[in-house]
Amino acid sequence: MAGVIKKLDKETLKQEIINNLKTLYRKDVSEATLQMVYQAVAYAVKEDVIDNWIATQKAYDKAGAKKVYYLSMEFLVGRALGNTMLALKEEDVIREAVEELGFDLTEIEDEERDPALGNGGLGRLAACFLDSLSTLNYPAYGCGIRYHYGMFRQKIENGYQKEIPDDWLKNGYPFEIKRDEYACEVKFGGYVATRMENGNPHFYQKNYQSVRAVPYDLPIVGYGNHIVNTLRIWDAEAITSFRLDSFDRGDYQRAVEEQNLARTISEVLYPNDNHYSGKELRLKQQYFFISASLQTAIKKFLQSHDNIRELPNYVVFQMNDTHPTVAVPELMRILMDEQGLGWEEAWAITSKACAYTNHTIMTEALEKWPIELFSRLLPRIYQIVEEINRRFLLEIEHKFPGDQARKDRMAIIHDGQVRMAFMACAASFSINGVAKIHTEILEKQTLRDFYELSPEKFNNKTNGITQRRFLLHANPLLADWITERIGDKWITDLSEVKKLGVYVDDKKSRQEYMNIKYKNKVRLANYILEHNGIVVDPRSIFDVQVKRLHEYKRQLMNILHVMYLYNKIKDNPDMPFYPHTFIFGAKAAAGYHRAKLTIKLINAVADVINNDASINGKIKVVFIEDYCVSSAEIIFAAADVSEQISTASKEASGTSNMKFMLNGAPTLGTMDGANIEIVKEVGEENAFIFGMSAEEVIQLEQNGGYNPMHIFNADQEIRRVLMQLINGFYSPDDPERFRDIYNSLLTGSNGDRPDVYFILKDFRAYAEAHERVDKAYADEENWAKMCMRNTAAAGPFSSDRTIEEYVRDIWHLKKVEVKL
Ligand code: H53
Repeated sequence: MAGVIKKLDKETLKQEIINNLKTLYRKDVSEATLQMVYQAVAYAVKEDVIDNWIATQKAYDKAGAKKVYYLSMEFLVGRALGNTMLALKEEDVIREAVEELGFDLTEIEDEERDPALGNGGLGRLAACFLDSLSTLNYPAYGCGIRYHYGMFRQKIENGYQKEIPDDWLKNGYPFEIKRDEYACEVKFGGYVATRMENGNPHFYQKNYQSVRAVPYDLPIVGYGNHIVNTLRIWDAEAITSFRLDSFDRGDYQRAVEEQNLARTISEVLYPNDNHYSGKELRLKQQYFFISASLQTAIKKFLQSHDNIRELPNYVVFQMNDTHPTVAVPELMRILMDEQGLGWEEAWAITSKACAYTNHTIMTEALEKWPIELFSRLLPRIYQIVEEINRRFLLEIEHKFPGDQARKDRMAIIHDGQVRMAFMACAASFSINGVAKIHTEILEKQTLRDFYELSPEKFNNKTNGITQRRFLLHANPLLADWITERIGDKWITDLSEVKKLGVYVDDKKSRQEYMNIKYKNKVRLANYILEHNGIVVDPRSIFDVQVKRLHEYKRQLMNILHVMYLYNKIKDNPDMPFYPHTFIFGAKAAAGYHRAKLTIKLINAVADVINNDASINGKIKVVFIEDYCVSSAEIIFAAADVSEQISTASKEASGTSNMKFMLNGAPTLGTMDGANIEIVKEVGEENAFIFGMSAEEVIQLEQNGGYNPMHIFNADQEIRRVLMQLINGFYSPDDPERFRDIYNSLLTGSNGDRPDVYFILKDFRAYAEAHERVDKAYADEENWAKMCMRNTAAAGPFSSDRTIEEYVRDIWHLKKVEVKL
């Protein structure tokens, strides 16, 4: 390959691995464990990365290039070793070196703990974006938190989810570098004091507690271009050790509190996806990483510029959801209290430097912090928010004089709460949704008032995924097959895959393509056997739903449908039915009872059906434990059918839908999120669409819902399935076990209306869509065509396309080349 800094040669590499084993562990190859070898290999690869990393940062400095700071509470990066070897195009030589030392590279890769610093879609999107930014030569920083415990590891015990702490740092993480020299202080609590400076009041915090924020840098390696961007994650340390004078002053209590604060702040990721829990520690985490990131960004900027007013020409802060929104008042604070600007000037800069991405319309996900908590924890920041709000209301009054109702609806501080999404909207120069329909709903419903105030701020950026992880790394057989046909340009330009269209009509190509699918199914079947002890037939239809467990995603509808099919087969043992394997993978937030009960239900149904010899294995149900980025890579490649069945309007975009599509699994789904755009690209005849539209759902919600009892009474098959939830059919030891699920569907519970996600309403349409799938699958030749067309139409769903749009419309970055 052209221009690699120093192409690794096999013998040097072997020597490096041997040396690393010696210096890290005092072992020689014959005594080393797999984990030790993994570490030794990772350190060898990292050496190469570092050369590129240094060169990249020098090139950025030289170019004086504008940078995006992608501010996110979550980065679900997945394993680094495999991806890095691919990006450096060094996989082959490393494989050989490792083999000659007597090890298997796949086994070595499996030793890596998956840094799970995120929950689901939002965190994985952030990781895909960083991958694309590096590959497309754009200067970028990811800014996040170095949680000591990431997303919990899931164990299934007796059918129930059990959460095991994810101690991902236990063996040390070879790819990170601690950057102590960039540590800074973040202050909490106390009160705001004023002193006069040059005739103006100067505000400062007194009597506060503080922590020391210490950055760790992770390399984000671009594909074959020597670019290495930085994901900077912040860890908290106690500041007390170098402020021992507090003890001397007898301020013992505060010293102890600061120790505790430091210990807790970066301890653990909140395992809630799409749900706001209002915990004080969470707000601390938010301010902690935002303050540290912004302080450092401003400092870095001022090293090469003397006019802070130039900031928006060189720096843009992208806020990933509302979680990082304290960036707005924090930037104001730095500009006013530390840089000495007045309000107007500070606001002019802030509102040109901040941009906001909304990822959800679910009301329970929207953050609203009680002002009591907010002002106690962040007194100066709260003052600034008050002033932002006061001025914002004046602006509304100016545009809509006398419209008090509108002001109430839009106020940033309202009803004793700070509404973070509104603050983000008021301050940002760009507000984007993550799929066309989602942006439309924001404009017309959720953020309508803001759209009416500033329509020019709104824009859509449909999500995307990186083909480098989800095809090149996850499905090497298909990746090679594609490259043999159309060359390897698709790796950095996914629009190339449309060239595969010509092979759809070639029988031999179809056979090869489906043969690869079969091999990937065998790989997954082996994984399932190893991890679940369940034997599944790779010739059965692999029907897959993997994503966070949430009621709106309707895993419940899926399992109810399996129960329905099982009844049918039991009643008509001779009915024609092609064998199916229904595969689930999902983590539920630790405190989300109904979601956890749904996991139990899936496993209970699996237990009964998988052990019923009378149905001859026609249905198997598998719940894959601990769904995470690494297992996802094996699953997507092996799927026949992609279940994307959220209640229309609820899934902002979805991204697993794109990963399945790229790997050739047709979508069985609702017209929601990016499914709509997927169907438009691939053609409705190559997908299985069913159910209510977003408009119908929203309409019905506004009319107060519907009465599912009518369906229950009229449809005997649905009725029977629901009865099986409460008659002990799947829970003989405790017939009441699934009562809450039954109630949620029929009578409502906890003050909610029944079936708010319209499961029974969509059920028949869903069952009918499944029948269409089965029919289509039976026509082998046509099925192969459908799968291939999905791969060939996946071009627009690369995160490279998404990033180019962010750059063009929002960030205005320039590409930087690294020449060696
Ligand atoms: O973000 C994904 C979307 C998906 C949406 C998800 C998400 C979270 O994972 C967490 C919080 C949140 O507000 C949204 O649910 O539809 O694809 C990336 O945009």
